[in-house]
Amino acid sequence: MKTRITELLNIEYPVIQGGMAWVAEHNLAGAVSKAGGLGIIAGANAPAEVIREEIRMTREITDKPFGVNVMLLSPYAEEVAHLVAEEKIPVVTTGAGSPEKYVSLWNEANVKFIPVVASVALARRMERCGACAVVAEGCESGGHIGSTTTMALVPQVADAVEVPVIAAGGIADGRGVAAAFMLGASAVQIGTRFIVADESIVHDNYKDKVIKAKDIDSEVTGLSHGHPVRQLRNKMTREYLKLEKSGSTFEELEHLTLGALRKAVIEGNVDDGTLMAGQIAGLVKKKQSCEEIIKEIMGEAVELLGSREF
Ligand code: TUI
Repeated sequence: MKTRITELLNIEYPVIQGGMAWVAEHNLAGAVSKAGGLGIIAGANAPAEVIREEIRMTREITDKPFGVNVMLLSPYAEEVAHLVAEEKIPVVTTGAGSPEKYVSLWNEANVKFIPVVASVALARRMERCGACAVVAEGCESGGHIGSTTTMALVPQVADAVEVPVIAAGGIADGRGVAAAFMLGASAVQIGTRFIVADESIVHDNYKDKVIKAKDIDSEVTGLSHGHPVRQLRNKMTREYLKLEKSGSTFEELEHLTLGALRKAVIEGNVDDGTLMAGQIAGLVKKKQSCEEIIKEIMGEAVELLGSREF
């Protein structure tokens, strides 16, 4: 399927994999790109040297385009931003902030810059400073979120900017892709369904939690200190929300989540770990390869959308 985004990024399918911290490493990113989507390596909170190695290993899996996500709250954001330019990565996405100060660096290195935005205002600002597309991410998503739903955000962003829009949040099958395209998107970003992919290194305990999740099983922590994070409900979220209600400080809360994503992804500790996942987890019912996931989703979408251009 050809869209403005497949043309822009030189990929076969308009499917971008979310830059999920700890989850989106070379095995997943390489498999998604190899299958014709755009795989993304998560910069997360990792130093540039770790990401340099991830880039090298992704290049061993595929010679197709892939991207790196720069998580702007990371203490290493600056060095990862420079690494992306140095390595001439085709695409960089950003999250959890505004990447304005890196834009000239990426433009000079011919790196396509696609910020993830959660508001129309940021989408407009990003277009003005040279973004070649934006990811409009609704609050159904897992991880750090804004406050507007995908259904409301995508058409408003699509009306506000000229650059193509990639929809994210609550999309895990062909119906979601078709709906996103009807709202004005030219591609989708998918996270939760790729957590359970065969190539994903996520511990089976975490994958099983995603597969067993129902529609109402996610919870948003961190609203009180301005960094809301959506994740599956567990012992940790119960404790966190109790502390948050009782007025605990940011430092006390942070102590509870220190290293918690690693605990979930690597150790499979589903009680004390952070099980980031979107509200669409209830729709994710099986483990498949990235190729099967992309082909199944796009087969369904094409059937629904016909041959219209997006
Ligand atoms: O960034 C994400 N998702 C993430 S980052 C992450 S790591 C983390 N863990 C705990 C706390 C915080 C981060 C896990 N998941 N998605 C993209 C995204 N960006 N969602 C929302 C935003 C966003 C929010 C506010 C972007 C910009 C912004 O304000 C910038 C401004 O200057 O207006």
